[in-house]
Amino acid sequence: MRSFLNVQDLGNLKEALTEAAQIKADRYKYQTLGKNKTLLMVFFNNSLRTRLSTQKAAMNLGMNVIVLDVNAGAWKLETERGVIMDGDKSEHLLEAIPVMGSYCDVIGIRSFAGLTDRDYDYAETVYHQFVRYSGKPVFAMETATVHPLQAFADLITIEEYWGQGARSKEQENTIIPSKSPAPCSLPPAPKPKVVLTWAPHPKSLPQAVPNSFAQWMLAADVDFIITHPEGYELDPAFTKGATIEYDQKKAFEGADFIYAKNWSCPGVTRPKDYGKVLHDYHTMMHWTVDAEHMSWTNNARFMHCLPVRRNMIVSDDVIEAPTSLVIPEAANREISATVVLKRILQSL
Ligand code: SN0
Repeated sequence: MRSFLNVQDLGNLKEALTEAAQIKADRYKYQTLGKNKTLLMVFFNNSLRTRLSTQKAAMNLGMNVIVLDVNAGAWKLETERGVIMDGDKSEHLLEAIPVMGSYCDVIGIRSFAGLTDRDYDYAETVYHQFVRYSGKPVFAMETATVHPLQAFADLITIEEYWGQGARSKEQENTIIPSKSPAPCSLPPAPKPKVVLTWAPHPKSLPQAVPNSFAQWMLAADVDFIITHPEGYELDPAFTKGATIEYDQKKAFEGADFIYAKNWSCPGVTRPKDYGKVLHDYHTMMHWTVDAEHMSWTNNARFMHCLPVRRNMIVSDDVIEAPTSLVIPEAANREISATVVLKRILQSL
């Protein structure tokens, strides 16, 4: 694997999930694979989970790790070609990238959407410059439009908890005991109902997390619904085939997993509003996931990628409830990153 942005980059998803379960059972199994190989992680934006989990994943594989926080001591980098560099930016990415590539074997990039120029963001301009000019395999650690390591960890988490008691009683009763005869007599395996819900936030946030979550859920064996206020329609490149339900209560009914996230206007139905918060958040607080919202579901598990703003996105009681998966979900970031780095190392 030379590039990791989309679910398709992993190939067969079932096989990737099986591999994730194997890695989780023995995360040091490939501890010599990365010997004398160096991972460079480049951060243009803040990080907690991505930085720690990806570094840990690299260590599981025996790699060396260098981290560059571009905003904490590096030269300020120009990213656009053709500009006269008479401002505060001292170095161009077009020199910086091959230099970075010369010190490492694999590069991870965190570069959020600027949220002003939709075409620039959705072309994944910065990411593709790294692919083109570094000469090294590159993977996304949240880029302008995607966060695949998060979505992979989310899917691993859903698989784990759907298998372990997240099924409703009714569905449990329909499962035929394992000794039953011909497989053709089995009823179709019940799928979890997974709901991606928009929730309020005071700032403009990227669409990367919901884009990837939608893309991965649509590739997985789940029933998937998205709910958000009008104007927040995500790019169909990521959501084609998903059901969109503008009534949040209807969407939540019978849900097994609630995945909350804020995102700014994706500029699909309202191109001029790309990257904007469409309404004063004080008027949108009825979208905050609280105990009443969860009571509409099938005792759903609550998920969020973190960091989360409590009592904006989710109430204290819902995120602290035993049905909240935010911590196991974050822990699975180490697993998704280990699988991805392992596959990149195997293709070097
Ligand atoms: C980022 C986002 O894409 O929404 C990263 C999520 C993994 N989140 C934020 O920037 C939150 C910032 C805030 O102030 O709440």
